[in-house]
Amino acid sequence: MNPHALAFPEKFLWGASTAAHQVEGNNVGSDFWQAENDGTWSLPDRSGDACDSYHRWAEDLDIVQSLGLNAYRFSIEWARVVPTPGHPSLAVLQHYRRIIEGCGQRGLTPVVTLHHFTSPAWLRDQGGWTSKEAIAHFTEYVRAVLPILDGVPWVCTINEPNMLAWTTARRADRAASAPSFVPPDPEMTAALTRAHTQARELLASVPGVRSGWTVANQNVQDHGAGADRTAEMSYLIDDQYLDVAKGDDFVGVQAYSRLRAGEQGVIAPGPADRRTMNGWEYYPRALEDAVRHTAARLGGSTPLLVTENGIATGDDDERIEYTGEALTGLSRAMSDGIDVRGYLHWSLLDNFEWGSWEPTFGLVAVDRTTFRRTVKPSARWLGRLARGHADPRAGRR
Ligand code: IFM
Repeated sequence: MNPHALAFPEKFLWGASTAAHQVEGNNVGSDFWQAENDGTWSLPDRSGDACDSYHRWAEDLDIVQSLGLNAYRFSIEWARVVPTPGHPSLAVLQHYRRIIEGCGQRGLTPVVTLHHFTSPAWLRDQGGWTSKEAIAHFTEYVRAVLPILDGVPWVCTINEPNMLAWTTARRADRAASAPSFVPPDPEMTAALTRAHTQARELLASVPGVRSGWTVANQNVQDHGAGADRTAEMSYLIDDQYLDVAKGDDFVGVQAYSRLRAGEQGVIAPGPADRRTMNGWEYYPRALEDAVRHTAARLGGSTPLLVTENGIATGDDDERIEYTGEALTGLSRAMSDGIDVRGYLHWSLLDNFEWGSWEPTFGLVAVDRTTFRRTVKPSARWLGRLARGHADPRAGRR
């Protein structure tokens, strides 16, 4: 325990997270790469070489280890493992197996995500997640990955299904603009739920694997919408996905800010609100709220793992301030008996934020030309905390 007896148990996981498309570079077979490059979406930046982590993963793991953290979350890229339907690449599988073993060699617990937003471009060409064969293709991919998951205790099937389905609905409904509320796409939600359930069935055959999915908790709060509408919005954006997790081995909690439900729909953060680099309201209580909400919804029987939490900021002191407040709230929730197994900060690296290099979420800066990594003070602070030498409350300004 750390000196101030915050409620972090001995075996708590302390780590940092990344995702393949955001850090690996040249993920050329993926749908996102295709959309970035064929002009489908007009995004300010392309992922390009990203952080070159496909080649520099060992250096990334060394950094995590040197900080004193004990866990690393990363994702396996479906588009690389199955570049052509029916023909998984053994060499790519061996690449990811080396990362898993590399974690073990450094005393890091691997937390592996099977799908973090990107799918193969060939699936997009077939109509994406809601196409007829999508679930069969996904299970084929999961089957191919099973042999390399030996020794991986935590497997996230699908990252933020609620955001995937929400983004799909918002793209389709271009006319809708804030402050309206566009609910997540129901067909996409149904497809992702089936994919998750079938993946979990397959993962059950690997001894020691605990599987679950991760939900981007939006912390819907009543700011004039009324209790019924707030509950409805919360159901649509969060709770229907949490309900799927009932009975799973764990659920991943991801939280950054909150969603204020007003009379007209979503109240966007305004000039009077303190905001982060990507425009979200600065709201470090998000983590505590999300953890309490998730535990209440799931009835306390499913362990929680914080698979993402962090802040986009160019001011590293602000990262410490935000994270310190978030962890203090997490500790409060855990003192009340909520079963949380670990905290994985988003993100290890300043990485490709889905169309832009600008919002920097990283504990570690990455030079865009040389790929040189520079560890920020917040990373050392989190490492000290992990080793029990710091109090998150000391992060406050
Ligand atoms: O970068 C993303 C990540 O891929 C999913 N969760 C939210 C992060 C910050 O936007």
